[in-house]
Amino acid sequence: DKIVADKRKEVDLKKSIIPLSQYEASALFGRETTSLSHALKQSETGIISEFKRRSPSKAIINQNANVGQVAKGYEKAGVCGMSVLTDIKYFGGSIEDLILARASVQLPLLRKEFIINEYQIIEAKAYGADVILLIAAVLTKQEIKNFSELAKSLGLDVLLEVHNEEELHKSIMPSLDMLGVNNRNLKTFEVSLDTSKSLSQLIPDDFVKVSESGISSIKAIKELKEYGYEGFLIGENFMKTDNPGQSAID
Ligand code: IGP
Repeated sequence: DKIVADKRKEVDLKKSIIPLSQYEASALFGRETTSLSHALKQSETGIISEFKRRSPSKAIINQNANVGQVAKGYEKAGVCGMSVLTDIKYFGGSIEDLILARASVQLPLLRKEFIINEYQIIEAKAYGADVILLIAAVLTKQEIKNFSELAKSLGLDVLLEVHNEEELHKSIMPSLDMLGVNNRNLKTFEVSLDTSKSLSQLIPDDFVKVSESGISSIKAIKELKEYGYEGFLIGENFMKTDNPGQSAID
């Protein structure tokens, strides 16, 4: 679809400007990462809070938020990890947001991006990410395998996102750490926690299960825990307030 086509153009352009060797020589590239999947297994809350300025489904959420401040607020609130949107065109994020978050906190950081090329994985590592997201809907089985193996070789955790049974079946492989079920349909933007509930029993126990999107209450988290979820990716509910870190405590 459109987002992926735009992303291919963006990555091609970037490749022509910044060679991979530059990323591989950068200071953060050799950094020892922190595992989000381990953090989730040890946590009681399991919250992964997201930095999201806007989205195609909701337009502006918190366009001018200060990523460093929000990251510190999330860390203080005791979340397990933080997701940073780096897509500019549809989410108003940037790779700079990831750099600034990295400079501000020790939390495991997830680069939230439409990854369609190995280049973006090397880039994620060079900019301080600990985890990458792979979206089954936009990748072939072979790509999922290649990309996740590359990520593992760099010490990055992999969160693989699915929205239906078919995507789940094509994706189960040992190079993934976490399986995320997106409650939002990326085509219709409809959100239903039932998606997480119905797919949960199909996810093998050796993956950490993460429920993504549309989570806005402790009650929802408690329910999802009963279905075996250990991670909860929450963006808008925190970002729509003036103080996202404080709302992560509340
Ligand atoms: C967060 P929410 O409803 O709490 O803001 O959702 C996160 O799950 C959502 O931003 C997301 C996303 C994605 C964004 C999930 N998968 C893939 C971009 C691309």
